[in-house]
Amino acid sequence: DMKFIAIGELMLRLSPPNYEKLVTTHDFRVNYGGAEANVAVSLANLGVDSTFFTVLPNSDLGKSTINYLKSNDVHTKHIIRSEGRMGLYYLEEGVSVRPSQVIYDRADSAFAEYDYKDVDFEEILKDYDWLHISGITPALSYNCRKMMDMAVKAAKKMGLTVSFDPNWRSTLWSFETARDVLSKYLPYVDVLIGIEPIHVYREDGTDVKDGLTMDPSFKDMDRVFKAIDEQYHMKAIARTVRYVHSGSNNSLKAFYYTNGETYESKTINFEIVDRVGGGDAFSSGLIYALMDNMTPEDTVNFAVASSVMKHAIRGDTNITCVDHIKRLMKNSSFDVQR
Ligand code: KDG
Repeated sequence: DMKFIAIGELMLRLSPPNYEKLVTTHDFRVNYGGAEANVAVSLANLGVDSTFFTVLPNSDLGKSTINYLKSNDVHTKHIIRSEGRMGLYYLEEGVSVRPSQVIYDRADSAFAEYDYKDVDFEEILKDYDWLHISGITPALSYNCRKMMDMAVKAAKKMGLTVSFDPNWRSTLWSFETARDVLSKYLPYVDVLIGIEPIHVYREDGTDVKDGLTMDPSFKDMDRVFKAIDEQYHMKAIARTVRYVHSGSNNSLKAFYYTNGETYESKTINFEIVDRVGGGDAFSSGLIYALMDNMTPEDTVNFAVASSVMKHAIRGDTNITCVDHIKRLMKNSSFDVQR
């Protein structure tokens, strides 16, 4: 059985209940978030041997966060406890005409501030088969950027499969800086999950290069994937496409590339309860499918079903099981759109 590890920042997530606004609420719901941790927790729920590496404060908040991971069967033995604060984010959940709002309060967290120079990543990673990282970590601090460099190099040396979600956050850094920094990791990446801002597109649809348009047709995706693969030799590349029809009425599909072929998933229509972590659930689904050696068609459909399932669950993580995802994946109400 494959052993999985993810590296990243874990944050507290505070959200007003019942669609209240931040400026008027008197209560907060407490969850935990952090893109890479979401993947680790979701995979553990699918039965994968999953470990999370991070730095948490030497406080009860740090302790409660470890309890959260443990209660989800995520191994915590490599977590460093240190001085400093816990990262935090506020989520005001949108409804109807009012969009959701995320406010970060994470600057100078224990994770961002830690000096990782004495961490022996080869020693840690040698026991694992798969490393997952995201582009959020190098956006946080110089120390985190150095740490990512160390981690990906060690992972390659120790023969791990490396999956990477660029996860561009416009509130953390500019598109151009993100593209410059994140593209440097690509030579170490085996499985690329999401392509903004790596190459070609901006989320708003403007072309970055190569004259491609944002309407992501199968043909365009195929070209983009092939261009990336030619340069970096990936085991797999995937991205989702979400359409918002009206209000909480959405549909999701994905494109998946492996061995020179692009596969398009079925499209699933669904209603959103909580969309935060939907991308991470796509990652965990994809990683699970790859570990399980599913066919390319099943891989992309399992990943999409995993993401869709998460949108029906409150909180950042996909607390579900393989059977439920497979049931959704096989559901005959899928539309095949082309
Ligand atoms: O993907 C979900 C994340 O956005 C959320 O957990 C918070 O990690 C987070 C971030 O930095 O945006």
